Amino acid sequence: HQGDVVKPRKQQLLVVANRLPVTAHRKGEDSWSLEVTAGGLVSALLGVNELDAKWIGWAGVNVPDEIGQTSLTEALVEKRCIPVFLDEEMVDKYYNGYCNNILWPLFHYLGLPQEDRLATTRSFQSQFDAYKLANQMFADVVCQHYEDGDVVWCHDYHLMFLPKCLKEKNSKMKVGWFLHTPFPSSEIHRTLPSRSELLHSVLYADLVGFHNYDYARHFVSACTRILGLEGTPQGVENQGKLTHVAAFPIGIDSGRFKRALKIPEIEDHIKELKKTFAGKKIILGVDRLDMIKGIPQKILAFEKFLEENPEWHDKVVLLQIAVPTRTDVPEYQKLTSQVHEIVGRITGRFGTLTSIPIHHLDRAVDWNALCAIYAITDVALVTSLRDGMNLVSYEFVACQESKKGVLILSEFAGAAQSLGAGALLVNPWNISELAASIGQALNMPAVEREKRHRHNYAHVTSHTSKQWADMFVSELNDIVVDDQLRTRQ
Ligand code: GDG
Repeated sequence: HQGDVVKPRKQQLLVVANRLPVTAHRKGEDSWSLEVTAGGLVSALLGVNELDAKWIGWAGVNVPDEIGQTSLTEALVEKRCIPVFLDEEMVDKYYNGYCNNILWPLFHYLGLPQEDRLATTRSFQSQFDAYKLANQMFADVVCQHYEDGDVVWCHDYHLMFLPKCLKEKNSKMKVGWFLHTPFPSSEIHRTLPSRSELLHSVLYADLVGFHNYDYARHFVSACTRILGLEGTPQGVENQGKLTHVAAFPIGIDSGRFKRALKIPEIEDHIKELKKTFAGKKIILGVDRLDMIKGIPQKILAFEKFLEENPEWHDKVVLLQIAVPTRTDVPEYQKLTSQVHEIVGRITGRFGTLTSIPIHHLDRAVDWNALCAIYAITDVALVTSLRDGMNLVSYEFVACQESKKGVLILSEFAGAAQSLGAGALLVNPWNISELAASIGQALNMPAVEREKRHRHNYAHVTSHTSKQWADMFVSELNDIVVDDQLRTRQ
């Protein structure tokens, strides 16, 4: 109609990640209950520069029928989520197989799977084919929702093939890719059979981001040494076209944690926990039960500490929240048994009729309880063998304004670069050193604790998840897209 004002469409930010921040449970043929996971990424993206953010990803559920797919798609609209449907075989090969059994351990310096070589080689190819196909399916969904001028932000090692799929469909699309894990030394990456194809695919992105400069440098070295391309101060050049590569250290929504500690329900929780553990110092571990988190090393160090310091028996307790993850993968089942064995031994050796030295939980606790636990902890113990960043260390610091506890932090976590001056840095492979640092933390004078805490708190509260997302997206937005497709492979 004449006189109608056409509102300019808001630029969309399409965030593509393997998992949506929502888990769907089917209640009936066409009805669903949706559980939102309020992770760091979700809050980070809430306020990105006025962009209209939407999520694209797998909802963590197999939906083989059309009625189910249509009804779930409709239910997810109000959560600003768009589902990608993957069947069970695809999830097994792409997600459990290629992503979690090959890329995840390799990027954390644990090497490729060692079983029967031939079997691995055979399954490797079919898993890689499934990976590429899954990435293509993500790309198809992105293209259904993309409009000119939108920005597409791909996340993590699950989607390294996605920038290529997207650019081949639309070379004008603005595409960024961010890796949440470490990128390993090029000497590790070069053992991967599909090393070149993956690097080439990532290079289709306009901007490639990592948690720190070391990971970015490893990536550029892999491109120069394995692909023979040229590294420049801005990134990697391929046939005159530049892929920008930079470090964007993630943060947390520290305000959310600070506010939480003033909620009456959480205050009550804190009081209860203080009563339960009266007279004891609390050491805390919060990790997904993953080999990269160094949980056996942490518990062995605690055992050594108790062995060497009988005066601390009954006066200290280790709370380990070990959230089950990837429970279908045999390696993770083995790790669970190994950890249970050590915990059982320590309980037998150092427990009494009335007290036990370790509370080990094979489950997640709810977020309110987690905040309360962070607040009453004396020493947080992060022993990752490798970790992209490690947000648990940030969350602990955010909740410690009144307690000013000590953070023991692995030098192999990305967070060591930002919280290193306030934390006690350790090599988690050195059990004696780790045990000694537990003693040092428990005995640390208040003045030193205060000083270390101030340093970390200033960092955690001034480098937030929102700033991280804003920086990545604005840098991506500023890049002028070079829409000549890279042809060389
Ligand atoms: C990957 C990278 C990188 C844990 N237990 C419970 C719970 N959590 C929440 C924590 C924290 C998150 O899970 C864990 O984040 P991390 O960063 O420590 O580790 P990953 O899961 O391995 O994350 C990592 C990160 O991506 C971001 O880029 O830092 O290096 O590996 O937010 O609070 N939450 C609740 N209950 C629990 O029991 N509610």
